[in-house]
Amino acid sequence: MVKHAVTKETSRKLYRQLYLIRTAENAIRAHYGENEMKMPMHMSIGAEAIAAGVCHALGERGQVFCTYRSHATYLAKTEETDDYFAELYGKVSGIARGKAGSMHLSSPEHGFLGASAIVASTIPVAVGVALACKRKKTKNMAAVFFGDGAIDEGVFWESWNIACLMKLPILFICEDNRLAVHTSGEERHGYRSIVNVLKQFTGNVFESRTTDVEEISAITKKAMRGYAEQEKPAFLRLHYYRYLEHVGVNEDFDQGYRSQKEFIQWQKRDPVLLQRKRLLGLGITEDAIKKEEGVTDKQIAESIERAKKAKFPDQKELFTNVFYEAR
Ligand SMILES: Cc1ncc(C[n+]2csc(CCOP(=O)(O)OP(=O)(O)O)c2C)c(N)n1
Ligand SMILES: [Mg+2]
Repeated sequence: MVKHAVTKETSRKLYRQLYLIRTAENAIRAHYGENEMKMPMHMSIGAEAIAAGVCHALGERGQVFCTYRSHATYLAKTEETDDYFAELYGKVSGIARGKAGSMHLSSPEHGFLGASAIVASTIPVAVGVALACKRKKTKNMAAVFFGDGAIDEGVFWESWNIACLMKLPILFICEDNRLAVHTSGEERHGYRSIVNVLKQFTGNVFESRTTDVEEISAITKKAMRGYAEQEKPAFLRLHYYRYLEHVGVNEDFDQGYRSQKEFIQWQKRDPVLLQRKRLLGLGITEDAIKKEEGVTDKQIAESIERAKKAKFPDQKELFTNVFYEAR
């Protein structure tokens, strides 16, 4: 664990976010079997520090895009769970009136501009937002989260190229769990190191295997400084371990494509427990931590209760806000 120049209150805030994400994910796991959340779930457990660390560094200036695996980033950006759970339950009080579900979360008012189930599809859109930020001189910064599988799409390369060429304010956040579904990077790539390949472009490239949220925040700030001082966009390869199956709420160590040994090694550096340890080291008592955890537990339980009781959308909702009619 490294020491960073953040206040105790920031360390606490970051822990609150990590705990919120983990607890909300565990709540989905606990309730999914009831068959009321009728949609595929791509869970974020294991990746919490990336979402919380990057979003913290970006702050309100961050204009974020994600993939179908975006629960953690949505919660880091919004910290709200009422509209979130209502959406997962398909209710009219959800963030998109129950029409988007787990894979298409968004909250533009919080700077979470959108997520998509199509691998790599939000990357060029984020580049467009970065171009708008630059043209309008807003000082905002786009950040696009994507999996290592997205690098296998041509549009990733076009997007990184144009971002470097046009010196756009954007961070490419590669959440690298080394798997695209069950296929490892070694089986997919005709090059040895993505980092070395991307370094041939003019943007900055960073890589880390840390699970420490404050370290991830520090790396992100460094990447942001690279833009502020030299107009260099950045690619951040942030490794993590996906604790659960590709899609669904269960573990899958019996599938034979990865070993539980690896999981146990990563679990020793679990991002949530690591930050909890930091708080204890800062002199925050176990009781004080438990009290704050209790507040989050209550928030989530109440949100789920409300979501269950909420109404389903009317059938006519099927035809509203679905297509944009050009005028
Ligand atoms: C364009 C496109 N091709 C294929 C798929 C099917 N697909 C869904 S998830 C996935 C793997 C993506 O892996 P990665 O980007 O590493 O994300 P992870 O699931 O590991 O977070 C694929 C190929 C898709 N959704 N979109
Ligand atoms: Mg992956």
